[in-house]
Amino acid sequence: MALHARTVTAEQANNKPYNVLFIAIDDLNDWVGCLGGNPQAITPNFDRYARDHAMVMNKAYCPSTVCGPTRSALLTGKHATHTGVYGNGQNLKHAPKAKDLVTLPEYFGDHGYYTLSRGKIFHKHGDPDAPDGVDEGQWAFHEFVKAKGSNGKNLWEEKPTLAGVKSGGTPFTWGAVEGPIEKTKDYATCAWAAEQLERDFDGKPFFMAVGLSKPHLSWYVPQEFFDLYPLDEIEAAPFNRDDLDDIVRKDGKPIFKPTGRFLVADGNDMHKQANRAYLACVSYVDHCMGVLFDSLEKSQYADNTIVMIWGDHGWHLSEKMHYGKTGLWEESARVPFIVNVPGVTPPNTKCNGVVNLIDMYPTLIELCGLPPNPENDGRSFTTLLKNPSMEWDQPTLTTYQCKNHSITDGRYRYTWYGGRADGAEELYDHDTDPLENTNLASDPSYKEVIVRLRQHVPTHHEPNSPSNPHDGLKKSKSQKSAGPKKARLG
Ligand SMILES: [Ca+2]
Ligand SMILES: [Ca+2]
Repeated sequence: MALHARTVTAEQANNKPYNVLFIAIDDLNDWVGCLGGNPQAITPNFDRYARDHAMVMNKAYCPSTVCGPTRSALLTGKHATHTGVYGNGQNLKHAPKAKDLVTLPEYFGDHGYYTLSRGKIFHKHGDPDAPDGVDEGQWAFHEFVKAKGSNGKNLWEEKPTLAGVKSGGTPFTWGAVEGPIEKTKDYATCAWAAEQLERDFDGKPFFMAVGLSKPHLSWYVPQEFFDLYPLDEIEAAPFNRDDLDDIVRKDGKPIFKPTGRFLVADGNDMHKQANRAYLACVSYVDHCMGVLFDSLEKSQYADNTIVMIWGDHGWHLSEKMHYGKTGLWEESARVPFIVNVPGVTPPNTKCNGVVNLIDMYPTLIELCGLPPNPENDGRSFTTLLKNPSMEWDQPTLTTYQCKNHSITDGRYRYTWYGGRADGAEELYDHDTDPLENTNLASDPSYKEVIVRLRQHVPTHHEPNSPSNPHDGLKKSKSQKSAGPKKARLG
């Protein structure tokens, strides 16, 4: 075993190794009070936890902007450019360059930890050999509990449509459900996790992964969460109708157009309703997380459990005339990331160092004193956690499909569409343009910035790994023709 820098903390010196509580929240963007992405968001539990215990990583980014590849990258520790897992239709277990990598929970399991999980951590794939025909990463844990729950009946719902427009993907619908909340999926998942904190694990430290399913579409939660947001008080997210005009191919033609979901919301004048439904789901998730936070605070593990809470990618709510993920703009790439390392991170702190979710793997194993994994692409940010105001200027990478990359250094965002549009580029300066309205890529005065950031664009592009033949059995013709790129199962 190679010598490596061990992180010796008060806990470890007292022979109490760290446990890990690893919490994924599906499609949660920065609309969380302590993240500041939307001042209307009502999230008292996240805010309290951050105030009393945690550091908010203010500039955290995902390795990819859709569920499957971002989770595959952060769980294997390897970027899509090295594994070929670029889309939701590709199972890392069928990817020649990913299938033998030791995933993060397995690595903990191999080094003396008891590993357990409930909810979505790995992206789901159809698999006739898996329990219930679904591979959801059961194989990575000693103990895996399938997430379940019931919404009760719908009290009301809205399903906006527009003639001639397909909103695409998961249905763009929302409404209130009867509950009771205790029976809903994410509440049940958090209650399960809260209960685990009252048990012991055969004297071993634990790695517990908990996956929440909201605010992923569709947006159905109990009425009480809609009631937090009176519709006439909602301020919908801002967008500019000419925003996409300056993102062009070499022949000057625009690369993007408003998405189907945007056209549907816009055509029905329902931006406020859609924003409200997402906010209601965020508050529902916050409420469920409150159960887990309460249990952790009271538990015997409160002082020696590392908590990492992360959203798997961002989500647009009309910005860039887009509802959803899959972009390479800040709204898609920035994620909520809240970290508590007892004895290391000061509570009630915001850190502006740029980090990526793919960096969690090397960071967690370093914090827990496990040997480094030479397969990890990310870099440990342990030093940054100890000193959150330090200089930490390494740009980070977000990829969507093969050969489209975005690099941010915390001030500038540079994007290169080598796959989608023959090398078209974007550059935004967040000091002057936090909403990324003005593409500076063709402005000669930014040439040096582009040259600097372009050095971080990967040059190796592993070809697409095979599509999972058992995903999306009911997929549409357009999805079939799009190969592994389109979202399927979840
Ligand atoms: Ca997701
Ligand atoms: Ca623009």
